[in-house]
Amino acid sequence: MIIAVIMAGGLSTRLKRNTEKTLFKFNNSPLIDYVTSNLESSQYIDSIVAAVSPNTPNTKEYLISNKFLKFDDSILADSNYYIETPGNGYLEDLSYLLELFEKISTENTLVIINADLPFINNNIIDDIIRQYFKINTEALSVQIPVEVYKKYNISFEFEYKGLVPVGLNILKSVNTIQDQYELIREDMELAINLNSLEDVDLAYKLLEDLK
Ligand SMILES: Nc1nc2c(ncn2[C@@H]2O[C@H](COP(=O)(O)OP(=O)(O)OP(=O)(O)O)[C@@H](O)[C@H]2O)c(=O)[nH]1
Ligand SMILES: [Mg+2]
Repeated sequence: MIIAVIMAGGLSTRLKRNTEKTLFKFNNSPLIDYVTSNLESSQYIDSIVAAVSPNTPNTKEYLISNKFLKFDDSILADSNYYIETPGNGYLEDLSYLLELFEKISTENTLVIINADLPFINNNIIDDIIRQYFKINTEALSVQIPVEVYKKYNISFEFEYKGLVPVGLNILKSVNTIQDQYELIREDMELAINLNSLEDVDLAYKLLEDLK
C-alpha cells in the first residue's frame, strides 16, 4: 500500500496567531484541506493518515468532524485516519510513526508530507511517486534549488549545498536508516510553504499572479 502521512502536530510558533497552522485559513480553506484533497486525488495513494499531537487538539477535532477515523493497528484502502503522535518534534515523531507502521507491515510505502503547502497539486504528487518507483531506492527526499525561493521571495528554514528540502519525503515502512535519493525539482508550488504572516501575504500575491 502507499500511505500518505500528513505531519500536522507542530507548534505553529512562527505564525504568531492564536490558531493551529494546519487550520489557518488561506483563501477560505484550512491549510490542511489543500494537502488532504490533493492526496485524495492522487492515483497512487491508498489511504491518508494525519499525524496530530498535543500541540494540535483543534486539528484533531476538525479531522474527526471530517470523518477521519482513529488509527489503531490496521489500515484500509480509501480511508482517512488521524493518529496521535507525542509532539516532541518532527524527526522524533517521524521515527515514532515509522516504528508503528513497521509493526503493521514492512512492505508499505509512506509519503510523508507537510500540512502547509497550499499550492500543491495531485499531478506533482503523482509525478514524484512515479519517480520514486523508477529510481528504486528506499527513500526519496524532494529538494528545491534555493534560487527558486529567492526568485519568489519565499522563506526557507534550511539550506544545504544550494538545496532546500520541501517537506515531502517517501520512505519504506521500516524504522531504519534508509538509502536516500535527492530528487531535485523546481516547482514553486512545492516551495511555497506558509510559516509566518509574511509568507501568507506573499502566497496571496502569488495567487493573484497565477490568475
Ligand atoms: N506530528 C508532528 N508534526 C509536526 C511536528 N513538528 C512539525 N510538524 C508538522 O510538520 C509540518 C512542517 O512543520 P513547520 O512548518 O515547522 O510547522 P510548525 O512546527 O507547526 O511551525 P513552527 O513552530 O513555526 O516551526 C507542519 O505541518 C507541522 O504541523 C511534530 O513534532 N509532530
Ligand atoms: Mg517547526
